[in-house]
Amino acid sequence: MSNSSNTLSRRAFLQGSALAVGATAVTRIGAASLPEAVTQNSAGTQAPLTPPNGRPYHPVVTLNGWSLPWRMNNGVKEFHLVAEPVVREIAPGMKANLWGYNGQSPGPTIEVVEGDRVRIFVTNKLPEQTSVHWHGQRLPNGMDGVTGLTQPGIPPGKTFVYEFTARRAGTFMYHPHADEMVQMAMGMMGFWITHPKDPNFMRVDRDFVFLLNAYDIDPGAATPKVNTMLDFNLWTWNSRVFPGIDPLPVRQNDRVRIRVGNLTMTNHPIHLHGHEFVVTGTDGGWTSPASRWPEVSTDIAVGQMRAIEFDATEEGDWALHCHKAHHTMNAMGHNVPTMIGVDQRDLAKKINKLIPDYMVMGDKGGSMGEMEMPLPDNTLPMMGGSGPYGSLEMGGMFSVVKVRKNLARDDYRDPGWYKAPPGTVAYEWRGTEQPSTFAPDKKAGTDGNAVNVTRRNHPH
Ligand SMILES: [Cu+2]
Repeated sequence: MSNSSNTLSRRAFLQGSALAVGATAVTRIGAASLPEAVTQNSAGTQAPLTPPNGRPYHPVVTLNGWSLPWRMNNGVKEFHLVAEPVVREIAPGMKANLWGYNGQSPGPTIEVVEGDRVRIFVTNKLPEQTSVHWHGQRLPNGMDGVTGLTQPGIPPGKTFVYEFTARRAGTFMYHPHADEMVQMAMGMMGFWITHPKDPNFMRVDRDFVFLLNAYDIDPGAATPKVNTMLDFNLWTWNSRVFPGIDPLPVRQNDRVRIRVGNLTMTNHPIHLHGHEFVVTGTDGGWTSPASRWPEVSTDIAVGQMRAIEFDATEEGDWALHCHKAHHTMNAMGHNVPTMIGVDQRDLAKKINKLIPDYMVMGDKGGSMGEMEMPLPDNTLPMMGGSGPYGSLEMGGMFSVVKVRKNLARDDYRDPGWYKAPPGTVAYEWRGTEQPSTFAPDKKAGTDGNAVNVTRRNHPH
């Protein structure tokens, strides 16, 4: 961020002829020098951006992301977004050629305060035209970013300026409204938070944000297939899959908000373990307290934003994931037939002589997380995460809310795996096996009395 250009343009403004000073003149001075386009190289979760100027607010934490710094120019917050090809690490071991903003996909989170005047410079470094739609905002029609309807597209190499007042506090997204199917399939999107003017309004201790997105990248490839309509194979949060998605570290008894926006082409029932939450925010703003009910899963439809809140009372490592089982899996194997009950070891051996990479789903039900199989380069195992007790058999849209005592207020580092107190972990039963008792067989019992059938014990 450069304060000198800010000072310079202000001086020029003050020295100008009084006659020339009008709203237009101010805007032109503001646009005369582009704010620095800050770029992020890391896919790691960055520390919250404490506002250096302007109205105070409590910043959010973007999972595997960051917030964009601004410069203040005559009371206007100026941001610079650069639409460009980026290389995004989806998880350690896999990188994707995506399109995004300022070095990453998704783009940086933009944080402003209700009532702020905001000016966003958008430079197009893509090979085709683009635009930015500020999803959910109240703004002048010409700032809505719909190519052909409210503005011409931003041609490659050009910079357009969007300017409006952030009128409503809440959770928003931004994405192109130009060649949408391609540009969103390539990862062009970002989060926008308008904080309430009163920083104590609905104050929480931790405020996490992430976008639901999805890609179709063939095993061994790095560039998404942009014509896929529904059959995506990488289900991501902020263009990351588990185990590449960072955990959400939380201090015990913190009030926690998690804001989720869905820019995939299907709905995602987001499920939290160990706590009940309420939906405190929707697309249209904050929900009234009387309208809230407790739940442990909430479905987030295409194009929607949700803010959920809960008190993190329970210590531990609590799974947070999409409840569609195939959304917690990575690429590979979506078309593998069910082989439960089929012993195919001899068959697989014979096929492997002909096709070395041939893989079969296990006859015990899969356990693909632990299957050792040759993978093409730049390809993640289907369910790759491992935890303190072995394979998690999860990939995709999965992370862990790590509730800990004695975590510092602003500490977002991974505290490691939870060490459960002795005697509180599910354990193997080692007693003497009893005969099983079955329910009465209706055909056998004509008098209505229960008929006990004793199952033969397994020979040990
Ligand atoms: Cu899902």
